[in-house]
Amino acid sequence: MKMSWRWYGEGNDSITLDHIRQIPGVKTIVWSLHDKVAGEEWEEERIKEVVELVESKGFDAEIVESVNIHDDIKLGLPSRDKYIDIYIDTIRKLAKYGVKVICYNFMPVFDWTRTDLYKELSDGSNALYYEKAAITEDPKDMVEKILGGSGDFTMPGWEPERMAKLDELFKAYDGITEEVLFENLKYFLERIIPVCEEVDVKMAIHPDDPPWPIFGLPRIIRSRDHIAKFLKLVDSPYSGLTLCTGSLGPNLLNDIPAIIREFHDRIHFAHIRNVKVFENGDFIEVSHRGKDGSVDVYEVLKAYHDNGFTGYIRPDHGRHLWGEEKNCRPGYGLYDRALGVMYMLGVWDSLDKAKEVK
Ligand code: DNO
Repeated sequence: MKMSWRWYGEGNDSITLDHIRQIPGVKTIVWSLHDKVAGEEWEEERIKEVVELVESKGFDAEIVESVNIHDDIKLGLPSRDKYIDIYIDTIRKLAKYGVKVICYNFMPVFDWTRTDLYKELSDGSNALYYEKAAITEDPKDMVEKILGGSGDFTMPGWEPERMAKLDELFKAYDGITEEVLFENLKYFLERIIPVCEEVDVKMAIHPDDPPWPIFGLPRIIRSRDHIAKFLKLVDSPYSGLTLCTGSLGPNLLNDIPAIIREFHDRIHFAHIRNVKVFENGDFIEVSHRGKDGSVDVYEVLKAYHDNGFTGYIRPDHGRHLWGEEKNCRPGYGLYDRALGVMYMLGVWDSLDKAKEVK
């Protein structure tokens, strides 16, 4: 297992690489060119600049999260080939600078969705929250909440340029069923995976968050069966998963440790996040500690450990602590994620020791 940390880049994150160096065990920086919109070319100079900066602080830059996918690819429009060519060009450039894994998602229109970015928890901290009843018919209400709440911080997947074209986007997705979305994903993978095999870059799809359809849009990576179907689309180790416990977790029927045990050899990147699911289905993000929420993080880590997991792992969203609220990107403060790293390393080290003793 290799511990990693998502960093939004110089001048675009409240946390610096020097802060991250002081968190024990973090080896890999998870990065992206966050100003790039889906379908835009990534210049080699820009890639080189980030990789060199990250490496100068003693980290490697082996994961990119994300290279976003243009809606025309998800929609299967004739223009998709042009955007897939650009995607392939980016894969080749990233490979040249030592990138090993690209995380991406195939969610129509929206990336992850929440109804409150700063819901107070009983300990006085606050965190991202999803209230089913607050999801109105009109997706624009949610866009306002997310963009309005995030202050000066950009929110990946919620680019104001795309959100401004919401009506158009929704119209384009009219008639796109789960089946069609799977077919369009297959077309994309059939074109890119041979290149990934050639240059040794693994693709890792991120599950849909939350794991159910919203606003009538299809969501195709949200359960064990959806994952099994996805992995067969192009049956190559280069087409794999970002297994996100916080995305699958709000559906209590998802047995995450069992999913890890079944598909571990196709999981390249583990996102660890805990959520507390309420009786009515609403959920809030909590500390990484298993006992604090509905995801048994110990069992999750044990499933990876038992299978000799050598992929990357990162703490995902954390609560906003000690006055961080509004001074950090929502879900991406320093303190709770650093506590998460220590919790995970504690569990992992104990599992290592227990194995030695046997
Ligand atoms: C949320 C993240 C997601 C993830 C994308 C991957 O904080 O886990 O936004 O980066 O879905 O493309």
